Amino acid sequence: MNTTQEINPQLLETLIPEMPVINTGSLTAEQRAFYDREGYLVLPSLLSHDELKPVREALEQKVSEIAESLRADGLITDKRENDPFETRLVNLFKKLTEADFLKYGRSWRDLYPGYFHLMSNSKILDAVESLIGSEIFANPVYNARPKVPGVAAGAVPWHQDRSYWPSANWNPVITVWIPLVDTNKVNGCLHVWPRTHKTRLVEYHSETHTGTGYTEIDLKEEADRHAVALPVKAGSAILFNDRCIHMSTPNKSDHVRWSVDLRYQPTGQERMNQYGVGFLARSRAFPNRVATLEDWQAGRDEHEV
Ligand SMILES: O=C(O)CCC(=O)C(=O)O
Repeated sequence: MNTTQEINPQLLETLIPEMPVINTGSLTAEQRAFYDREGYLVLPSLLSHDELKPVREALEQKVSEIAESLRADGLITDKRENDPFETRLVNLFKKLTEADFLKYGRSWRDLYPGYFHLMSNSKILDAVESLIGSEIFANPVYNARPKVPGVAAGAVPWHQDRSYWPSANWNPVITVWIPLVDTNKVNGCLHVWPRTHKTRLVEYHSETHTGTGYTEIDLKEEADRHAVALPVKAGSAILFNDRCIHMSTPNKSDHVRWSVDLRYQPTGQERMNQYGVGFLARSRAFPNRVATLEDWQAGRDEHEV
C-alpha cells in the first residue's frame, strides 16, 4: 500500500470545482480533512443493530419472494424459512446454477420501505451534510447487494461509479456503503485506491468475466498496487465520491456478504431520474418539501406543498 504516492496530474479533474461546504453536519474537522485528502472515510459502527432492522427486513422479504419464485418454478422444494439471514440465500441456491441466481439480478433496487428509511436515516444524512451541505437529494442509484459465495458477479472490478453516468459534467455524487454483516478479506470487503477522488473519469471498458457487464478501469494492475482493504463491521459506513476508484474481492466464505450502497448529491445537480426514483432527503431551506415514503413509492421526488 502506498497512500502517499501522488496521482498522475494528467488524471486530475478539470471540469467543475466542488463548492466548499460550511460544515453543519456531524463529521469532525479531522474526518473531513481525511476524506478530502484520501478520498474515502470509514465511520465505524455508525448504525446499531436496531437501526439496520428495517433494511434487513426488506432484504428478508426479497429473499422470501425469491424462495417462493424458485419453488413455483420447481427448482426447490424447501424454502428454508428457518435459515438465518446470513445463509438462507446461499442454501436456496446451493444446488442451482449461477444463471439461476442472476435471474434475480446481481443487485436489487426495490421500492421497499426499509430502503427509504435507511436512506432517510439522520445519522447518515448528518455525515453527508458535512460533505455536500444541507440540501441533500438521495440519488436514484442505490443497490442492495447479495454477495453470495461462488457467484462471479459478487466481486466488483475496479471502477469509478461515474463510469455508469459518463456524460455527467456535475459532481459530486457521494456513496455511503453499509454492510449488514461484518466484512473482511474472506467474504470480500470493499477496497479503495486512495487519493483518486479528484481524478477525471479514467479509461474503462465493459468486463466480460461475470457475464453482467460491470465497468472496469483499464489501469487494473496499477490499482492492485494501491489497493487498501476496508474490512468493517456491520452497520459501519464507508463514504466516497463517484470518482474514487474502488472494487471488492470474491466472497470465499460460507455466508452472504450483505451490503447496501446509497448515493447522495446536492439538490442543484441533475437528478438522474432515468435510473429510478430519487428523492429530497433533507432540506433546511425547504423542509416541507422533503419526500415521504408515500411520495417515493409513488415516484414523486419531493413532497408537494
Ligand atoms: O459492494 C461491493 O462489493 C461493491 C460496491 C460498489 O462498487 C459501489 O458501491 O459502487
